[in-house]
This record gives sequence, C-alpha cells and structure tokens, in this order.
Amino acid sequence: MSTETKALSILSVPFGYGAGRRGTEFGPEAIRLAGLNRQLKELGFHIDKEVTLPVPSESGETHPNLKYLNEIIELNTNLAAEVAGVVNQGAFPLVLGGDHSIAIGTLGGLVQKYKNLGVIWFDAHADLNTEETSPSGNIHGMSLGVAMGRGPSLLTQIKGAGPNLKPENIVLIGTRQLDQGERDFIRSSGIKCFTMHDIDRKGMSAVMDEALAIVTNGTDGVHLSFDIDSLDPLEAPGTGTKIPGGVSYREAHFALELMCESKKITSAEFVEVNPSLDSGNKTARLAVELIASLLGQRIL
Ligand code: NNH
Ligand code: MN
Ligand code: MN
Ligand code: MN
Repeated sequence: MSTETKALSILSVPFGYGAGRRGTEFGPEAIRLAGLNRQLKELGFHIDKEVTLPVPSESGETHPNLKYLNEIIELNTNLAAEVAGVVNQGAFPLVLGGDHSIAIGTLGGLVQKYKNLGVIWFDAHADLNTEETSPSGNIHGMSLGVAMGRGPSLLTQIKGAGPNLKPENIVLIGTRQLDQGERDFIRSSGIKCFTMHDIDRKGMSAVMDEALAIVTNGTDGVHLSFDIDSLDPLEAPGTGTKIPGGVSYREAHFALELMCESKKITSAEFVEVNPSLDSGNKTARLAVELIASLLGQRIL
C-alpha cells in the first residue's frame, strides 16, 4: 500500500463453515490476542474501523457437495457490502478469517470498485473446485472459482462474484496440492500458477517479480488473499489442511516485503488460522508478523 494512505479498517470474520474442520472461526480472536492492533499502531496506522461480521446461524438445510451453502451465501453477501463500504471510505481493508470461503465476499466487495482487480492467491491450494470437482464439498476449496463466476449460480450470484475477475489478472503462489478439475481449469483459463517447484527453481525473488508484473499489468488495484497453509506446516501448524513442503518462514516474509515495496497492494485478507490445532498461538503470531511485513515492517 502507498505510504500516504495510512487509514486501515479491520474486518473480522469469525466464520468456519467453509472448511472441513471446525476452529477457523476462532482465528480473528487469536490474531487479535497475538497483538495485531499494537503492531499496526507501531507501523503508524490509524485504525479507522473495526467490524466483526455476524455469523449466520445454522440453517440445517443440506446440499450434497456444497456444505453450509446457505450460511456461506448469507455471510459473504454481508461481507461484500462491508468491504465495498471500507473501500469507498478510502481505507485499506484488512480482512481476517475465518476459512477461505470468505474470499467470495471480500472479492465481491472489491470488484464493485476495482473493475480490473489483480489478485495474488498465496496458498498451498488453488481453491478452484466446483460442486462437481470438489473431493470434499467444502466451499473454502471453491472460493477463487466462485469469485470468478465459476460454480453454482446460488454462489456466483453474490454481488460482485463473476467475470469481473479475469484469469489474466490472477496469480497463484505456493501451490502444491491440486485436484484434477483444478489442474484442468488452470491450464484452460491461463491463470498463472507459481507452484513450489517454481519457487524452488527460480527463487521467491524472481517469482515475486513475475507475479507482481502480472497482477499490476493493466489493473486498477491488487488484492492479496493469503492462506496461512501456504507456509510449511512446521511454521504454521495451526491450520486445517497441512501440506508438507511449503513456503519457508523467510520466503513468506520476503514475498510480503516485496509486495509492500511495490506499493501496489490495495487490500488483503489472512485466512485459515485455526487456533484449536495450534500450539501456543504460534500460527496467529506468525500471521501478525506476516501482516506487519506486508504493511511496512522492516528489519533495519
Ligand atoms: N482442494 C481441497 C478441496 O477442495 C482442499 C482445499 N483446502 C484448502 N484450501 N484449505 O486452501 O477440498
Ligand atoms: Mn437451499
Ligand atoms: Mn485456501
Ligand atoms: Mn489452502
């Protein structure tokens, strides 16, 4: 983000119905306890607004391979409106999950303002499944697809979800677990995917240069969607779908430092911290440190 816009709004989303395991609903509170506000103030931010989204009550209605569909529609409809409001006031939206299904609402709100949004999807997964290709029925594995208009109309009709997000403006980073339908879609859509193999081969520095060039080319804003499971489980044990061989502690910080240096990031969300799987709030503390790197923390 640019140095002159120091107003920031925190949107806490204590919602976990999109994930296969309970617990991400405690993520925002764990991140707060890990000292987020103090950290942000030290970095010179004025916290414009702090909102906690209300969590819909369980409808009891079931949809075969779209678990908690109704709750996800309701939550994301509200979140999209909140995010759009924050953007209109000119503050930097920082969204705290919660599971990754909340990206549907975050992106839905952002594209009401940004007509050519760039997206950095930092994640072990691509979250591009559909009702048909999902092995789990967990909507957190479908959220990027839904935001692009791929998936059941009940979800894609959420305001903002749809073709406003263009595949050529999206990069995936840290990918290491894909389902077959996701592989096929990445190939056919042309979304740029920087897998762990690419990070090993080129290094995070070159990967970020390429990624930033893509998401800033012809775009009017850049959103960072950061799934904490992108990191190696040794660094981030408090998350529900741990995949070995992930991004290292320094690679993650370095990537976020480079995003900060670019001054192009206009919004961010940090998701999938699950305190009930964590030890000593390590993963929430890591999330706070990572947010700080994105927002200007430097070693010297
Ligand atoms: N691809 C799997 C699915 O769709 C796992 C997705 N899990 C995630 N995504 N945590 O970030 O069920
Ligand atoms: Mn229904
Ligand atoms: Mn994810
Ligand atoms: Mn993931």
